[in-house]
Amino acid sequence: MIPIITAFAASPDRGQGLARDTRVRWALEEVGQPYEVRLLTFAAMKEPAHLALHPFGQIPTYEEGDLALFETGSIILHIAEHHAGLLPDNAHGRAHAITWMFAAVNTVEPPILELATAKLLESDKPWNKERLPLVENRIRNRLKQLSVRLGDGEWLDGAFSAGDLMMVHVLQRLKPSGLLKENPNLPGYIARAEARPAYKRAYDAQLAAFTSKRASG
Ligand code: GTB
Repeated sequence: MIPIITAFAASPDRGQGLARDTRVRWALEEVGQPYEVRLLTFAAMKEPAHLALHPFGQIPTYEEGDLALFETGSIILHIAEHHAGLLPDNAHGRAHAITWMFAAVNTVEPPILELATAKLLESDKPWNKERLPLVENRIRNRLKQLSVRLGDGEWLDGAFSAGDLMMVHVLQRLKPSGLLKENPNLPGYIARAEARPAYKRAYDAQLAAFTSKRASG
């Protein structure tokens, strides 16, 4: 059964990999599972047909037969549990990889999203200048802790896993901020992940959607 995912017909980054369908494409490429993509306009994402799949009217979603999922954490865990390649074979290793998935979206990503909000949506607020350094310092703190744990390791816990996939995609959003390079092992970690053939295929596929101009809804 070929899964179908949804993605932006028009992403603010013009298909540079930041929208979250990249994570799902990347996971599917890592495990060698072909997939189809339904591109949605912003208006279509808020219509009943899509809201039935995603209560918050967002992308990505994942449909596989009569199973419909939203939330990248859930989708990637589903993919990783049903295919070899993204979770270790042993029970403790799997639990650790899943822990890193949660750490990525629940501990590292929130302050990064706060920074994006502060820069994109709150730049005209009188308190923005004072708030930005506070948010940046929260991120700095998390990056330092992550950097210490990664040390000189290639990946977070043994072989590349769904935990690394999720963490790298979360960190990529910080590239323009300059914060990553304060911990020199983090840019290298991201570069290693981006050099994976599966990542390159996912990135190219998302970009191609923007050059071919297909859209539904
Ligand atoms: N927690 C959810 C998940 O992980 O699946 C979050 C899903 C989400 O935020 N989806 C965004 C969305 O649908 C797209 S990815 N937004 C529309 C809406 O809420 O109405 C966020 C995103 C989009 C674009 C860029 N970019 O271009 O730089 C970066 C990140």
